[in-house]
Amino acid sequence: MKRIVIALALVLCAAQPALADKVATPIPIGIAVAQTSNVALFGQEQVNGAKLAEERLNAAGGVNGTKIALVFQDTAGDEAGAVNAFQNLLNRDKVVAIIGPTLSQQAFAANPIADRAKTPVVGPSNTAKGIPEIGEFVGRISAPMTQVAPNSLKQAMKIKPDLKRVAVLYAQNDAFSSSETTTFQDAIKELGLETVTVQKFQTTDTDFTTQVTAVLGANADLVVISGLAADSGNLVKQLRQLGYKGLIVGGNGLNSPNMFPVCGALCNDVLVAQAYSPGAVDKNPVNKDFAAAFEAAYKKGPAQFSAQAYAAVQVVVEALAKIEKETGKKIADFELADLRAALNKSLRTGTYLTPMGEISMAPSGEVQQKDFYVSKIVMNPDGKTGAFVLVS
Ligand code: LEU
Repeated sequence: MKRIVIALALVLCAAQPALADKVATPIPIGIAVAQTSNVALFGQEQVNGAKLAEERLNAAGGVNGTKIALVFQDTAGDEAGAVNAFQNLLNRDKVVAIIGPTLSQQAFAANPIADRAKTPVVGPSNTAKGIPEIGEFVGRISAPMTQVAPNSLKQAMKIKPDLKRVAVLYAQNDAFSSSETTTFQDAIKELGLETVTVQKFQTTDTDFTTQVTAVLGANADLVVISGLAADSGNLVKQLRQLGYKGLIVGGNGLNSPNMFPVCGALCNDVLVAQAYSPGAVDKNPVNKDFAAAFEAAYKKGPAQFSAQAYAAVQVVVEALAKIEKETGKKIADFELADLRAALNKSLRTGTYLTPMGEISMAPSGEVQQKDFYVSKIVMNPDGKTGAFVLVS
């Protein structure tokens, strides 16, 4: 028994970074996003954005001449996958920070592990309430839905000024969707609209007959959806197929061109509030530059989740460069634990000019961002591809 306990203790010790661990070069930055599962509809866009950032930032000299190396760990779509990815990145790959995970649902499970390991987490897409509150080492560069979502309702009211009756639908098994729907429901009240029905579904659902029947029965003239990509895409499709003719507002989970093949031509006109728009390049040279580089690399325009993943890598690299500037010491000369702590502080100082415009991170870890957009989906005649066309 005693021997087992000792063996176990040794294994546990080996899993923790030894105190004397130095930061490796190239500087390892963890990317824990969904590369498989349904959530990969978002994760693939994040991988594209992150890889482009790595390539471009290294070409520009990395961190004052020292290159970075992104270490990808697939989280898949659930909490267990995210926990596993985080553990590998922290203990095996000894990353200086983790960018991820894709879903807030995963962040609530995995981020506490990084927080206990005193390693900064930069959320590139978590928009639920309560993410920075997870811990001192948890921050995000994705604006919370409390700031973004109400804009799309205001736009719907502009399009249809006599709008009144709103049906609200949300995925009850997803933390972000359940959080976002409360933001929508509060805004609906504040804007003087009336919620005529609230319908729940699961992110794994494919048949939405019950919910659509309720929407039609309630005579809604606006439907507001909080879900992920595949479920929401099918829901939009079935709403239209069963005869719903009113406006549709989609939340953050509908902010992906990877949803287009799911609802096809029936995605047309869905309104989505966004924290990034490739249409907004005129005021922001960084966005202009990024959008052109993205287009050249991937033969398509960047989606919000690509831009945010790019920005997350950029922010980490700039925060690392700031540490060198302030201490006069190269990153590779730091002990890993010291660097992780310094990076957490550095991330929270100063501003970053990203494709989303100027952003900063408050001491709490919450992002501060100025510009938001509302776009509507316009599908191409092929019924598979389309675009988010900026409306405000
Ligand atoms: N914003 C979502 C969340 O916080 C993720 C996004 C990829 C739809 O879970």
